Amino acid sequence: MIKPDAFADGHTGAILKMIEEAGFTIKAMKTVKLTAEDAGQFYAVHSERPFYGELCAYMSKGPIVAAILEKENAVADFRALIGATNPDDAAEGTIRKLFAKSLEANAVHGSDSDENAAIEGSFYFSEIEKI
Ligand code: RTP
Ligand code: MG
Repeated sequence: MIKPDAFADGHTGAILKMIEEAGFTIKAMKTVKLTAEDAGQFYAVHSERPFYGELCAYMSKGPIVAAILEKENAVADFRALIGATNPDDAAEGTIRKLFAKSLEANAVHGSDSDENAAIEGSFYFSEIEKI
């Protein structure tokens, strides 16, 4: 996902360019605006974390881009491309180093496992949308 601040600030094109140049194929993509309840469902894995409420409020504050990406070793390679969760710790040249504003407004989300990538893809896309 491209998160609300990065989308609102017009970084979608630059972020997608970096993703494609890193060798990912876009298999599905759309712009959506989540309700806080939608975000709560998407981030249910974090429901016990202290930042859950703030995270759900943030992710529902404006439109986002959701996409399914394909690549060998996609989960690990995407996390390397986006950089550390906190942009203060993100390596030079990573998406978060370039476009994140804060730990919360950190530009992008990446799935943390193949299993969660499948679950998260099905949250946004029906079978016929997954090309
Ligand atoms: P993401 O799921 O968004 O790709 O980020 P991540 O794996 O790097 O980080 P994760 O631990 O899954 O946390 C999800 C998002 O919650 C926000 N966060 N806030 N206040 C805090 O301590 C805190 N920790 C994490 C971040 O925006 C993070 O991306
Ligand atoms: Mg995560």
